[in-house]
Amino acid sequence: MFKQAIVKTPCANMVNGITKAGLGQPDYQLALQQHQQYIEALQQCGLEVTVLPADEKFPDSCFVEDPAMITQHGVIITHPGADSRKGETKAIEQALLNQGLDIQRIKAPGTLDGGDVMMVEKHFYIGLSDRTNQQGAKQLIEILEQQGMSGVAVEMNGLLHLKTGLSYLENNVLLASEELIGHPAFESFKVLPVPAEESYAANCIWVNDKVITPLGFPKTQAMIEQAGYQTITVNVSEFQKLDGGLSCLSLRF
Ligand code: CIR
Repeated sequence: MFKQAIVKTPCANMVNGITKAGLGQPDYQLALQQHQQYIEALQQCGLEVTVLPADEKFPDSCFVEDPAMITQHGVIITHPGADSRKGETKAIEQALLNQGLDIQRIKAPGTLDGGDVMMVEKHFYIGLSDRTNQQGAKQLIEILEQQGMSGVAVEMNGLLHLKTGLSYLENNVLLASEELIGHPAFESFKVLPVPAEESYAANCIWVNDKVITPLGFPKTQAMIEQAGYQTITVNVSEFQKLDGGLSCLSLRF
């Protein structure tokens, strides 16, 4: 069960965030409204939400999942793969210092984005992507093993992050987009296959027995509900324009 979440208010400069989506620039005012609805959805799932202030120096800084990870044993500050995002770690580390958790760091030449890391109990799948390299994955696995957990690096193709195409919904259930269906690393899971035309909806979040899903992907939502989950839907269209999804917008612990 999760008790808390950390989010960060989008900055006006988010319109200059990194994107390959080709969906145009986000509407900042709408993004702020959607972000507020996202916070309310987390609260509906019983989480206490800490909201960090916007930081105009970092256009992508609302995607707090990438510069840090929180496990049951502590915090790991990552070393984000995109140059414009490397400086995001400072503010997130500062915010997490107050939690009194052990803090470890991924260091150069290792790079790692939290969006590439999927937690399944005490085991972590680490996607190798343009953002996360072998060295970053190796360092993370070493940290996890020192703390009695484990990790494995997973080869993948064409996705921004591992969790762009995968969401763990607990109970051994994995929501997966086309690119990752049938991937040998995930054979032991019960896979819910996301239809190709709804691939964005492969990024959902399980929060305390509810699943938060993005608005506008009815087939995926129905499939998740048929699998027995109650869903809460949030419109995150303005974050989709920056290749960001539901998981990227918070750290849950
Ligand atoms: C980026 O390209 O880094 C941002 N525009 C989107 C980050 C999305 N984060 C995630 O999937 N964990």
